[in-house]
Amino acid sequence: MEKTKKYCYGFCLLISIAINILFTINLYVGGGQEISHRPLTWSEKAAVEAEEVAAISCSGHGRAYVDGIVLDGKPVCECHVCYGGTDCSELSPGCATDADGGDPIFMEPFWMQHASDSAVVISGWHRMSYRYADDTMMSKELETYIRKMHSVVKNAVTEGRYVVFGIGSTQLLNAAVYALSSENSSSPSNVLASAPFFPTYKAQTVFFNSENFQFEGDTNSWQSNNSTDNMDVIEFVTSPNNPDGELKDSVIGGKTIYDHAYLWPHFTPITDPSDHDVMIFTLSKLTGHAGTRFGWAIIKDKAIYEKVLSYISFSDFGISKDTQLRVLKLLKVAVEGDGQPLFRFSYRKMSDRWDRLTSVMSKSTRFSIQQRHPLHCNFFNETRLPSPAYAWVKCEREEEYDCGAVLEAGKIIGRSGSTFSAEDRYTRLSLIRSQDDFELLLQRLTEFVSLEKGSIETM
Ligand SMILES: Cc1ncc(COP(=O)(O)O)c(C=O)c1O
Ligand SMILES: *[C@@H]1O[C@H](CO)[C@@H](O)[C@H](O)[C@H]1NC(C)=O
Ligand SMILES: *[C@@H]1O[C@H](CO)[C@@H](O)[C@H](O)[C@H]1NC(C)=O
Ligand SMILES: *[C@@H]1O[C@H](CO)[C@@H](O)[C@H](O)[C@H]1NC(C)=O
Ligand SMILES: CC(=O)N[C@H]1CO[C@H](CO)[C@@H](O)[C@@H]1O
Repeated sequence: MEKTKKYCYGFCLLISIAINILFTINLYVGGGQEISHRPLTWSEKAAVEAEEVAAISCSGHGRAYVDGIVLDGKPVCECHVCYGGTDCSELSPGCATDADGGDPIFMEPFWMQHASDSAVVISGWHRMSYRYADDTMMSKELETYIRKMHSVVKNAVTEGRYVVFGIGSTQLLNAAVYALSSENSSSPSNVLASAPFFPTYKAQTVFFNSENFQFEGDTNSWQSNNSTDNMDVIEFVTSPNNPDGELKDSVIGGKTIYDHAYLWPHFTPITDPSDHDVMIFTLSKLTGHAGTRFGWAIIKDKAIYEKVLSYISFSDFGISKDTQLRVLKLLKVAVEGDGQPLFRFSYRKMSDRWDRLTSVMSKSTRFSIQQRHPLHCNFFNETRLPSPAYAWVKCEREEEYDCGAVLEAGKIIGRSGSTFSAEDRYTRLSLIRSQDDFELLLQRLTEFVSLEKGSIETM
């Protein structure tokens, strides 16, 4: 008892001295700004709250948020997959690694490195109106930065084109189908995509159940069974493609919606700027802010543009001004140094992950991944391999027709081929998740591949 008291006394004295030193430093070095002697301003108060939560370390395996669940007056740590405990320090040994989903958390370290440039403070009275001063629902300044982003990266032609914002590109995909669809309900437009394709195209088109459009599946099988002459077709072209990262072009050659979610230097060499009638982009895969829900469409034709605008107007009366403010701030950082800091970070991250993945997979005869071909990248001015967001894994053994199940037995969760209207012999693994998730994925794959040789029991 005595001992602890003594110990505490000495310890407290030490703390007290340290605090005094800190205050003195703050007084003299901090330019005489005695923040502690006057009430905080509203923005300082917001900043203190944000920084306090950001300072919760979660052992580097999770994150606490201002809007997270609160326990004992503090937001709790939200841990990465396979990590647990109140501070996310406990790794569960036999845990299945998650390589499913499209969450682009790989960009998080970049934003932490640019913390002071990218934070936004939103006042209690920020833009309460439905509209901006010019009576529109879209920020002109944000549109300027979107155009600047494209001109810096040279991935799309925006001169003389219209821009529409949406709640993620997800909303714009259907807005574009609507805008391009037949106005004659007795001959609805046929909506197509080339397998393997992003499942939302089908899910949305079926869900909205319109008289003016219907989902007709894969372009190649459709084309072989229908005469496409005089047929009203709307084709989704995903380039680079999700799941396999291929650069794609239209198969049918009619009305097209180019989904360019992944057309950024981290995932693909940037060749000629895309120059199509309807092109859709998303912040989610550019800066990694999927949670912000922001996308945009670049549209050539005025009538199509107006139909997309009216779709957005009918469904949401424009998109959140808070979101637009945040996106503006993020894009200002993204275009700094002509995009070099952002894309050098993101490309290095992706190419490093691909190097490590291919080195493991090259030792396997049981699994293969998609072939990659070098192209000249106009953004980096060098010839390089693509570094797609996903690995499209094929199980090569005849009997292993359900690749997802094979991987799951090895504690790897992917997304099955049939989700993308392909065979289940394929599975998609995400390479854009957190570093923790990637490390675990690589570890599991390495274990799996090492079992292939010199072992009788290969499963
Ligand atoms: C090809 C493709 N398009 C669109 C989206 C939707 O993105 P968001 O709604 O976040 O903009 C995704 C998301 O994974 C995608 O992979
Ligand atoms: C609508 O489509 C039907 C069936 O293809 C066709 O017979 C009809 O002429 C079309 N009507 C108009 C106004 O185009
Ligand atoms: C297309 O038609 C052929 C024969 O006419 C048939 O075997 C095939 O299953 C059809 N394809 C689709 C996608 O329905
Ligand atoms: C691109 O690289 C080549 C060869 O390295 C160089 O000659 C050329 O000037 C570079 N172009 C630009 C636009 O930087
Ligand atoms: C409009 C039309 O004729 N669609 C057909 C095209 O081919 C597919 C596959 O055979 C049929 O299912 C469609 O009905």
